Amino acid sequence: MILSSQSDDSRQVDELAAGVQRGERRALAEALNLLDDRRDSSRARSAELVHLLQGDTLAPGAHMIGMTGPPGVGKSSLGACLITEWRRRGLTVGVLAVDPSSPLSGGALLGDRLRLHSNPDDRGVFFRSLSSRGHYGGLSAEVWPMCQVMASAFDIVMIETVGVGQREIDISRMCDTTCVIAQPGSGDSIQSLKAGILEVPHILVVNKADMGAMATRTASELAGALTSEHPDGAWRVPVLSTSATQGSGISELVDCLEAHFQTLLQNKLLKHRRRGYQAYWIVNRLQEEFGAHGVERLGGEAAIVEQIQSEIPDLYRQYDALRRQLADRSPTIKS
Ligand SMILES: Nc1nc2c(ncn2[C@@H]2O[C@H](COP(=O)(O)OP(=O)(O)OP(=O)(O)O)[C@@H](O)[C@H]2O)c(=O)[nH]1
Ligand SMILES: [Mg+2]
Repeated sequence: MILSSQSDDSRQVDELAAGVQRGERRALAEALNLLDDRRDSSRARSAELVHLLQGDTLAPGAHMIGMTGPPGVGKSSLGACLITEWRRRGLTVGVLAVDPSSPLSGGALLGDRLRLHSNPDDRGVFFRSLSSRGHYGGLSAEVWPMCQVMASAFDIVMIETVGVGQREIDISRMCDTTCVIAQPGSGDSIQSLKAGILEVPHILVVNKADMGAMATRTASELAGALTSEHPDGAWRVPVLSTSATQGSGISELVDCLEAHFQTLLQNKLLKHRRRGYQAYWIVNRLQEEFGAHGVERLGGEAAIVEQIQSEIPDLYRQYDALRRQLADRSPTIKS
């Protein structure tokens, strides 16, 4: 009996994965809920699902794009404009809106605002909100696996999050292209560029270009503060201007996002970087669960990353194998 229920389970996961790949909304919602479910009984199914969707290469076709910036800069408005342009170009879009866990909004505000700007009947766009669940400063662990699911279903996966501290860095270690949006007249982005904190963006956008001279000045100050190349290499960070309310600069931004993706593909950087991000996710989770001490006991961050990158990618199974290694060394840890 146990055998037959196991095979039922894996058949269901097969079907779920196939439904996700066909972009079926019910399958997508179910798959994302499964990843959100931390019960032990769901873990094995999550592992199987991500295994099926990522395959051996961890290179689904989608372009994963991170949009970040200070509160109120226009991320949602600009995101809605981008969606309209992508749809006009025949591309499908999955959106993951990661909200700060605000006790007031219950963490659903950001995604809802974006949704408000979009056509609810369009089957080529899919939204999911996720609260960051008290991971102060950082993105919650579910974001990466959820992106993998979305990447199997859509041409573009856009993650929107308020850029504060660690979260900006986390998003840049998940997305192929990180886009930081700056506010006209605000020195924040320029300060962080100068301090070397803002080495993350591949594209800098000054939104609210309709504010005129102030926006133009901010754009040229940002351009002046940039080092010429992104530390990834092979890419000069451009500063673009947009106005979400007037719809200006949107098509240029979409072109620029695509140009960055093509640069990654041409330089064969995409797969390697995604493997690096997956390793970063695994190390981060181990760190969360077992602390720096646990990571050290496995040989330290660099050694774990190297080991993971040399293996065939298999997100949860690689993570579980490392967890088990720690549990074997310390019988008090539940494997
Ligand atoms: N003038 C002008 N206002 C804009 C533009 N884009 C957005 N806004 C306004 O800025 C305010 C915030 O816009 P949102 O799109 O909600 O900004 P956000 O960055 O998503 O905000 P949070 O999710 O709260 O961090 C709204 O009142 C928008 O109407 C723009 O291009 N020009
Ligand atoms: Mg928003």
